[in-house]
Amino acid sequence: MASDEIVLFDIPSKAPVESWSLNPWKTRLLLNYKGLHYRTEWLNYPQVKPRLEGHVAPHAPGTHIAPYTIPTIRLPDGTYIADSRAIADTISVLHPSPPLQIDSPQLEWLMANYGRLMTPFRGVYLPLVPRRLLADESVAYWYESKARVAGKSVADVERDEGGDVAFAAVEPSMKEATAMLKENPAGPFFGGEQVGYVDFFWAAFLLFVRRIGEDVWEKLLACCGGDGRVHAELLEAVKPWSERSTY
Ligand SMILES: N[C@@H](CCC(=O)N[C@@H](CS)C(=O)NCC(=O)O)C(=O)O
Repeated sequence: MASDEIVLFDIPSKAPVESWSLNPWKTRLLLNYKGLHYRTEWLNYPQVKPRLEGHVAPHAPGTHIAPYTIPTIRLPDGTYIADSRAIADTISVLHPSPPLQIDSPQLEWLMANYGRLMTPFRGVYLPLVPRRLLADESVAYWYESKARVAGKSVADVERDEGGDVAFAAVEPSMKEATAMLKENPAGPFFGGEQVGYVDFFWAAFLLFVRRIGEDVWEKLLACCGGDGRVHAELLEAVKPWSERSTY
């Protein structure tokens, strides 16, 4: 391994392999922005624990969806770091240039309100991710683990909470996120002309939605009170750091 090489553990899509998952996108955008030398090690869901166990401390019970999660990175010195936020903090210290502001009121808001968006949105993404995105090796794990968290099968989530029900339920938080993104008229970023980590945090969600399909993307933008374009503009603006998605 080259001495400056970082390893990014990410979850592959079905072939052709590409990054799709929301949380690893936060780290990938950051590594791309910092211009760091890294390679991707793709892990399907059942491989995550066996590969990371022993290298990184498991998350404290109840703090994460699982004891070992993606993204995790391996630094050139062999240290492993899990959790996109912890990775962002470490990378900012190790690689201050180019500068990137991590904390912001908007990031705080998004982190605090994320559940309000993602819980109702599960009616859409829980059934569609295995159908459209996952590699075969991850499919059974997805259905089992998501049913455990939801307390019912993915099929029941789709029946009870899917389609228009889900989009109606995400509308209030999407409108609030839209208003926040519009707040600085200098746009396209939350902070105006200057990109910050909050933009990567939000773009990761948008990239995930767009990757599920243009149909889902269009419906999400339609939940933004007529201002969905600000999210499309944000995705366009982060393109220099989202183009690398396959290696
Ligand atoms: N807060 C964590 C969340 C990480 C997370 O939940 N990752 C998912 C994939 S997007 C995962 O690794 N799941 C493993 C599992 O379900 O077993 C972060 O931002 O890193």
